[in-house]
Amino acid sequence: MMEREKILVNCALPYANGPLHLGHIAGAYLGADIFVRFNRMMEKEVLFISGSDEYGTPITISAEKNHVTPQEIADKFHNMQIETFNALDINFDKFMRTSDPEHDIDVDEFFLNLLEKNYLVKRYMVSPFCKTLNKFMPDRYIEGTCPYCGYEGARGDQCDNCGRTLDPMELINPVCNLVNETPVFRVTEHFFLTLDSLQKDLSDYIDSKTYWKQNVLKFTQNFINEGLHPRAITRDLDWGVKIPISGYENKKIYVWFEALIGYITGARVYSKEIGKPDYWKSFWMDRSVKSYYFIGKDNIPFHTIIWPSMLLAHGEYNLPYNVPANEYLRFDGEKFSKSRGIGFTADEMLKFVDKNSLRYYMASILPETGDSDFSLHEFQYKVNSELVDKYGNYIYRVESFIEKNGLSPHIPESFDTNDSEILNLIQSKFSAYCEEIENLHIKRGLSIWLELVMAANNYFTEAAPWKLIKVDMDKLNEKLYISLKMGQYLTVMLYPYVPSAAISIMESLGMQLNPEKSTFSKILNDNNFHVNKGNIPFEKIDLTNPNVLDIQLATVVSVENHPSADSLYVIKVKGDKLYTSVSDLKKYYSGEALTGRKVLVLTNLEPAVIRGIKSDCLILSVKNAGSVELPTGSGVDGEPVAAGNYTYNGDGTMTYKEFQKMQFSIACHHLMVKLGENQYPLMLNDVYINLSTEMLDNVVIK
Ligand code: B3M
Ligand code: ZN
Repeated sequence: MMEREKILVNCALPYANGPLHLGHIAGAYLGADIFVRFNRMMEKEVLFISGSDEYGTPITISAEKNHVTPQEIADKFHNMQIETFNALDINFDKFMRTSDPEHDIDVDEFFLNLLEKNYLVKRYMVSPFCKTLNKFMPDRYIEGTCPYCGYEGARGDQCDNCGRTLDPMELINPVCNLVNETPVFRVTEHFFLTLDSLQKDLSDYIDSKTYWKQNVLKFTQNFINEGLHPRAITRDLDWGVKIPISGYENKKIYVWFEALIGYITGARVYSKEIGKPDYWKSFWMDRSVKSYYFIGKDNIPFHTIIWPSMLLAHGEYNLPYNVPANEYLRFDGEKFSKSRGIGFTADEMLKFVDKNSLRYYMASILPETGDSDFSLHEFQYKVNSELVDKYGNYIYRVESFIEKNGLSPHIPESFDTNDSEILNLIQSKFSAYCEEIENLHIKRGLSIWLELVMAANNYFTEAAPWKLIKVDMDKLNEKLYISLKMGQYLTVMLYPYVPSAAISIMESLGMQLNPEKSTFSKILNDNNFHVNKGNIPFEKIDLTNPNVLDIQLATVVSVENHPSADSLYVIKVKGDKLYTSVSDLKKYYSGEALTGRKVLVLTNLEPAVIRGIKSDCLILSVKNAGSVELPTGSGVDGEPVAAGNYTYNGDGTMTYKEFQKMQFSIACHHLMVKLGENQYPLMLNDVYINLSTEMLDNVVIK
């Protein structure tokens, strides 16, 4: 048997520090999964690797805020990410984790190899040191005023306002944000990767990448042209991979240096697990094997500068063949961001749409050549009109007709001119589709599929088999055969994008599509259709639920006793406008405690008159061990809070009864929750309060 061509597909290792949001899925993972499925159908032998990036400062910060260990945070999100990928049919061969001791083995080897060749050298640098905590602080723990734009909340690594990368020393009035104290700057010794000595080799490598995406290439060339400098690859940290030489026990390897090596660990561990311990070498060391790295654009320099430099220095492994970095997915014009609570997580979305619909829509808006916009309206439109009405319905029409009439179409002896043309069209669309995906234009592959769907619908309508059945059984057979053939092509072409649905539709044509064994050529050469209709696995989706919640931040402006009900207050709050709430918070809070406070209010309840006073909003409260707490926030009045996975669409009110039935979570980047004496800003990644059915009485804070 001829050896199949091998390709290696690596996908950025997501930080195990929060749920995956749709921006991640569109940025890297979905495109990679489609590409892998496509290549397997093209008879290539693919190794598909990703994993959890479990070190790094954000995880330590989460752990400190939540009073747990970094490993507990990493465990939680590692498992959650595996579940999310499974739920989306994104199937890696190996989803490793950087805290696996196996990873240390690869990192040690890499580190020592580079050290031995003098690509790693010791240098001194100045770092912020917190005297109270008696340790060096990671750059991003230091906050202060940006020297460039004057923004007061700039971090030691970057200013979120003007985007500049910063050195903590540059900040005006720097403070350590853990203990609110001015840090001192001390000299500390670290290992540096001598990027400068690799500049020439790296330039030569990049010069050969004329086929890379323009944005990736330009960015990389500019970066190199500015001159490469040695870069620290160790840090004064507790949480990270140990430095494999003695005397550096208080330092760790910088997360970016070791996480990249995770791609090798993933391949190596997978090989061990399948009982072929050297299998990974055939991907990493055979120079003819192409490797692809699917990443979001913020990871470009690490994959086109740092990683290739590390690999050049090491010498034994293949450099990236292509790094098809995607741009950003936007939601209502803003970048999807888990830390700022913008957009949806994949899990939130999957609560109200099926994975097939989600994959379909996301694939159709992959930000391959520029930022793209996620919109619920477009989502609904595309799924319902393209996937369900045009494709699903086409398959359904053809199969129903055949079943209803007890027919079994088979390959005819000859085709009329019109049909020969149609067969050519199918062929040429299929070739164009393959070419696009091979060239990493994954979104365009799907639009070619859609063109063929349109052609199929027209063909079936024009063929009018319901007329032919009365007059010409041979012609009928020919037309139905071609209709099935088109259905077969369409389904097999849809498979990389929407695998589960395609597999079951294939079954309805009487054919098996096995993700491990099937290939385009095997399936497309099979002409033995056995139609058994079954259910079309698509349903129209409805994303315009009228029961959307308009929850917003508001300030309590006054609290008065209800003139005719002793147990109630009449509370006035200012959100986007002034609202009145007739409330039983009197049991729990004094008027002074409430006045001036920021609360969350639901403002699209049907107004109710309670003992003679009109109440037009509800102040959200959370029961916690006998006391009632008020979720609060620090944003501006009227700032919307995403609720129930829907953003408020500006119309629709609901009754209190309807509201009580709803299950939803709320998200807003300014949310805080007060528990007992302490007020915690809710973890940026965990800004979800699940409000269960009896929302006012039984609310769980996750
Ligand atoms: N964890 C960054 C990110 O999720 C990062 C990628 C590592 S790839 C080796 O944006
Ligand atoms: Zn700035």
